[in-house]
Amino acid sequence: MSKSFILHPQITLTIIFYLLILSPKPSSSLNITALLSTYPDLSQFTALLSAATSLTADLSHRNSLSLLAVPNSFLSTDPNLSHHQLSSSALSDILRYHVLLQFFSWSDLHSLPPSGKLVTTLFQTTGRATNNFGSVNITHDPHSNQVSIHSPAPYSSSNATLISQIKTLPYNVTIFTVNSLLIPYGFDLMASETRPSIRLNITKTLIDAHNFNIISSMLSASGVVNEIEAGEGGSGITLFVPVDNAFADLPSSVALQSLAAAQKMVVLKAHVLRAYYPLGSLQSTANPLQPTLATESMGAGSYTLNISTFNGSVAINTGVVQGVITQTVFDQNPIAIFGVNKVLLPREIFGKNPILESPEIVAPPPYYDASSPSVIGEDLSSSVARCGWKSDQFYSVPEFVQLD
Ligand SMILES: *[C@@H]1O[C@H](CO)[C@@H](O)[C@H](O)[C@H]1NC(C)=O
Ligand SMILES: *[C@@H]1O[C@H](CO)[C@@H](O)[C@H](O)[C@H]1NC(C)=O
Ligand SMILES: *[C@@H]1O[C@H](CO)[C@@H](O)[C@H](O)[C@H]1NC(C)=O
Ligand SMILES: *[C@@H]1O[C@H](CO)[C@@H](O)[C@H](O)[C@H]1NC(C)=O
Ligand SMILES: *[C@@H]1O[C@H](CO)[C@@H](O)[C@H](O)[C@H]1NC(C)=O
Ligand SMILES: *[C@@H]1O[C@H](CO)[C@@H](O)[C@H](O)[C@H]1NC(C)=O
Ligand SMILES: *[C@@H]1O[C@H](CO)[C@@H](O)[C@H](O)[C@H]1NC(C)=O
Ligand SMILES: CC(=O)N[C@H]1CO[C@H](CO)[C@@H](O)[C@@H]1O
Repeated sequence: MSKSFILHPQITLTIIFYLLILSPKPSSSLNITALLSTYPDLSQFTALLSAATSLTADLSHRNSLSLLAVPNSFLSTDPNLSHHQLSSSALSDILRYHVLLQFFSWSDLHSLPPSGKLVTTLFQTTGRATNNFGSVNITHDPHSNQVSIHSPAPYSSSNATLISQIKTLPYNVTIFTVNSLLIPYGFDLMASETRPSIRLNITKTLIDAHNFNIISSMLSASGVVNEIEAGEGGSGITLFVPVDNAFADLPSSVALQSLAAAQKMVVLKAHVLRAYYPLGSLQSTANPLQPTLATESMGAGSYTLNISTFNGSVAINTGVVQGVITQTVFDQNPIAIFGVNKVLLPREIFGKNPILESPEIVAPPPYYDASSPSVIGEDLSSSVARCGWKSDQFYSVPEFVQLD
């Protein structure tokens, strides 16, 4: 036993404590091929899946999924499979498009509105999808009671209809059958085996995902994005990104605009965990209280996030705000990016008795009238302005205006 262990038991305990809370708890692994193997009608789909070893390895770490399996009768006649000599990597990506990163039951799908719900698939997380074409739009027609799955791309003809639910393990996985293989829009069926390795551009990923333009601008304007991208080489990064509406929904009493640039950086860093946690690890986390990047600069115990599971959803509590993960934007070891429905305001800044240790916090004059009428219907730029991120020292080019 080393001397330092004996001499500094408190330090050692602290290190062990951090190791415990930082290492994702190994979740009991999910063997999708084993689950599928009991259904002879799905034997071809299962065979394709088990040949895609990197995909099945990825699936075994996850436990909040819905799988759209294609029965033999539809798979054997599929023109896209029979007319092309698909490379195994192209086939794996097509199969990834059939893995929804959200748990659904039969009745969940039948409660969806006719206007549909956009659901991220495992394909989107590879970074190889164009725009958000790694998602599917799932719609339910109340008249025919039919559930349809199609690409969010307006001109895509690839679509499938739900046939049945063959197995569900709430809230880990449901296996549904559908009547057609889905092809992501813009997918290159002739793609070669070799692909360049991914160096994630977080700003671009957030812009492509739509709905995250404000946080994307803030992260790049503040330089926090560089710090995150630099950190990804280590233990990884988990980033919680508030949807654009979350900023519009902030009460006017939340004076984000009066914070100094350094303080705004702390708020952004309080949205980032210095470890890669896929959704399944967040759902099964043994130690809910997680330090953030802000904890590192502001001191142990401060700027933590309390992560809990509520009814199959992951809730994130700062002590003053509770947000819920609404979607997976990107997930590929070592980077996970999750959309959340709230700005995760740190208790240390926005709580009843905020810790205002920085002398810089003296509020600059507001850049506009914060008491302006209503934010409903405001465009993004005015929502940003209202949040005060458009300060001279902090913000120059409004990149977020480039919506397509
Ligand atoms: C779901 O996953 C969790 C954690 O991985 C596991 O403990 C639980 O037994 C699983 N539930 C079912 C029904 O398989
Ligand atoms: C999953 O199950 C299949 C079939 O039962 C088996 O061949 C495979 O080795 C299992 N994979 C893992 C990772 O346990
Ligand atoms: C999903 O499909 C429905 C029905 O075609 C459409 O009204 C809706 O706009 C689509 N949603 C998205 C996000 O593509
Ligand atoms: C669904 O796919 C079928 C054939 O694959 C096609 O004929 C049909 O037009 C598609 N429907 C839509 C709404 O794209
Ligand atoms: C990342 O993407 C953004 C938006 O597309 C672009 O402006 C920026 O130059 C990219 N950064 C790098 C390092 O390529
Ligand atoms: C974290 O949140 C859970 C669920 O809301 C709660 O039971 C628990 O006490 C919280 N833990 C801490 C340390 O605040
Ligand atoms: C849990 O979620 C389901 C479907 O999302 C919903 O119907 C149910 O009311 C929720 N239960 C609670 C206790 O919130
Ligand atoms: C990329 C490609 O060839 N997609 C085809 C897949 O099959 C459908 C018909 O089911 C065709 O419409 C697509 O063009």
